[in-house]
This record gives sequence, structure tokens and C-alpha cells, in this order.
Amino acid sequence: MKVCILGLGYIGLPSALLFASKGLEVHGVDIDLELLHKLSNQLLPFREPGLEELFTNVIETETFTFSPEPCNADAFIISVPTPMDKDNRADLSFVKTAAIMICPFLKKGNLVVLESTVPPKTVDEVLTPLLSATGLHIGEELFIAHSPERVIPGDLLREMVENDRIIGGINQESAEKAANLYRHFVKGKIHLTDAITSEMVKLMENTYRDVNIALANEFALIAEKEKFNIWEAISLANQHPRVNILNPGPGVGGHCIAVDPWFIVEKAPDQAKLIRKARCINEKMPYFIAEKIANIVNQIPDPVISLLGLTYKADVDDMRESPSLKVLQLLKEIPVSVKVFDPILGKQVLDEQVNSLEDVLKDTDCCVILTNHTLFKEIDFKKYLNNFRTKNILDTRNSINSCGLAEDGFAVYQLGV
Ligand code: SAJ
Repeated sequence: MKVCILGLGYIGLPSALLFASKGLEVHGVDIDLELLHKLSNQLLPFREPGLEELFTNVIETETFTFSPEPCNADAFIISVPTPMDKDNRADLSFVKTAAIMICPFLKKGNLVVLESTVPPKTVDEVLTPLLSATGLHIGEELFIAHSPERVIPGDLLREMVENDRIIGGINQESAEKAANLYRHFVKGKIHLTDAITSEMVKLMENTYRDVNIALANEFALIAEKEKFNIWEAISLANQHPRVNILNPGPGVGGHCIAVDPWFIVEKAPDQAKLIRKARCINEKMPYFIAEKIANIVNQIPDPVISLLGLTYKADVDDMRESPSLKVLQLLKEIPVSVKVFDPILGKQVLDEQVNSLEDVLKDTDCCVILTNHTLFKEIDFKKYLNNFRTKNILDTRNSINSCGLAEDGFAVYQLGV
């Protein structure tokens, strides 16, 4: 069996490698020539536990090829980005381009699966009409399904294999054909449904998380006003068997949770009131943090701020929609100097970036933990006592152990305390 995968990003590439590792012939397609160049030099475009080993093994088997052009195959998987445009609407141009690109290669009996996260009815109203141009009878000669990826960056490969999978077909046969394809590597249960339900399930999962985080953030703001410790309160509330409140923080980043709820708002603006409000609460958090920093240093002449963590969450090297970038941008609008450090990122992307903890803390007036990388949890601030000009620490993630720091003259501030 041959699979052609369009889009070799965070999901397309690992999926391609998993299929290839199971003996399927896989052809990956991407319009990013630099990415293809990297792959041909056996370099991965991003880091993810286990991915390098899988890549090395697959390359040896010669079951994985890649190029900017699709080819004939039995199944086609579209796994391209669906970014948000400036009006918070889904930009489906990559999905449309991919669909148009595969049309000349589609034959009787082929299956097309859309994995990208999309607004409801995209399969029915956008993808299917484009594929109809082949002249093949949809649902009888050409089978179409939606099967959203639902895996968490940082534990992607394990989740791809072990998580349950939702498959929404335009008809039963399409769903079943897609299920047979994914069974090559998916060990979780495969649930079959229709396309719109599958599209909505994906959006609902991420919206549920966004609303829960917004609630935690709102509780954190209430805690600051009413003077109690939100971290202790959440931990106690979560002792209840039916309560699971997530953590407050400097905002919600990543390409999924910060984006997907808008795809529902786009389709049902009058109904999606809570969803929109939650998005707005989470989008305001970087402003709240920047203001908190400004207040901490407002009596200090020419203050120096040190930001720890650029990526959108702990231990991943992904900066997409990272709240840290927003905090940095807001701080650059006020008269302070800012330095940033992220040991996970592994590359220099910003002028403000320095390469070591020593450097970022040198002469600082306020060290701000924005991302809860495991490495930051282990920082022994006492060792860096002399690097600080003013010993202020702001922990937005309840990340560090502040025991004994006050005795050494540190003022430790926290979000939600
Ligand atoms: N965050 C908080 N508080 C929390 C948890 C997360 O502020 O308690 C923040 C994180 O710091 C980060 C953002 O939310 O900035 C998103 O991180 P995440 O770990 O919640 O989620 P993602 O975006 O890495 O992955 C999500 C996952 N969805 C769900 O858990 C419902 C993943 O399973 C999806 O596959 C992925 O989105 C996706 O691709 O849609």
C-alpha cells in the first residue's frame, strides 16, 4: 500500500515515519524546499522525543521518499496548517492548494483523509467540491474522511500510537477505509463518525481546555484582588472527585488551543459566547503579566528585566503563539531593558536572546519565569545571588521552589497570590 502525505510538519512528518516504519510505502510532499533539503541531509526540522531514532530507522529501510510534488498512491493524507487570518477566521488556502495538487493523481478506489484542524463543514463544503473536479463518484469511487490529530507536543509519538482516534467519513465506507489505514500504527480505539462530528470533536476538545484555563486565569486575578494563593486553592479544589481545574499562567500559546476556539466562533458567533469570552481572558494574560513586571520595577532607574522561557509551554522547542513573545513585545513598548533566555529553543531567534542563565541574570532587576521548563524548576537562585542587581523574581507558573529565598534577600512574586 502506498500513502502520499501532504505537509511534512509537526504532524505530517511523524505520521509519515510511523506509516513507513510499518512497511507502507510513503511519499511526503511539502512546498518548503528548505525543509526538504534538511530531510535529505538527514536533519529533522523540529525536536520531539523518539523522532530522531524513528527517522534514522526509516531512512535505512528506504520506504520514505519526499519531494514538492505528489505522486500516485492508494491513500492521500492532507496534513497542512490551517492558520488564522487577521479577522480570527480559518485560512484554508493550504488545504485548498493541497486538494487541488492531488486531483491529477486521484484514481478510482483512492482515499483522501484530511487531518488538519478545520471549521465544521470544511470537508463537505470545501474539500469534497474541490475533489469532485476529478470526475470520480464521491463516496463510491473516491472516499473522503476527516481524522484530526489529537496528540500533545512533547509526547507526540506515543500519543499518535496509543490515543484513540476519531474518523469522520463522508459515508460509512470512507470511514472504514480510513480506519483500516490508521490501524497500521494506531493501537488506541478507532471511533467512526461523520465528517462534521469529527471536525467539531477536535475543536471541542481544545476549546474545553481553553475555557478551563481561562477559568483558572480568572480565579488567579480574583486571588490577587482578594489576597489568597490560587495555586493552593486550585490544588485543594481538585481534591474533589469531579473537579479538575487547570493552571493559570501568562497566557495560552501553541498553534492549537489559542486558535481552534475561533473556528467555532467563526461559524456560530451568536452562540459561541463563552468560547469567545474565554479566548479574550486568555489573550489578556500577557498584558496582565507585563503590567505586573512594570509595577515591580517602577521605582528602579533604567530597570533590566530577564525573561526565562520563550517557547509556548514546558520542554518543547516551539514558539508559535507563545505568550512570552507577547510579554516581550509589551515590555519593549516601555522604558526597560529586556533579556531573554531559553535553553530548550537551541537557536538564536531574537536580538534580546542570551545564551546562558549567567548572562540573562547579570545585573537584572527582575527575573520572570514565563515557561515552566524542567530546567528552570531546578535553578538554585542562591548560586546567582551576585548576578542580580535587585533581587526580584516573578514566577508566573508556580514553577520554582522559593523556600529560603526571602532570607537571602529575594522578593518572590507569583501570579495569583
Ligand atoms: N496551559 C496553561 N495552563 C494549563 C495547561 C496549559 O496555561 O493548565 C497553556 C500552556 O502553557 C500552553 C497552552 O496552554 O501555552 C497550550 O498547551 P497544552 O499543553 O494545553 O496544549 P497543546 O497546544 O500543546 O496541545 C493541545 C492538546 N489538546 C488537548 O489537550 C485537548 C493536544 O492533544 C492537541 O492535539 C493539540 O492541542 C492540537 O494539535 O490541537
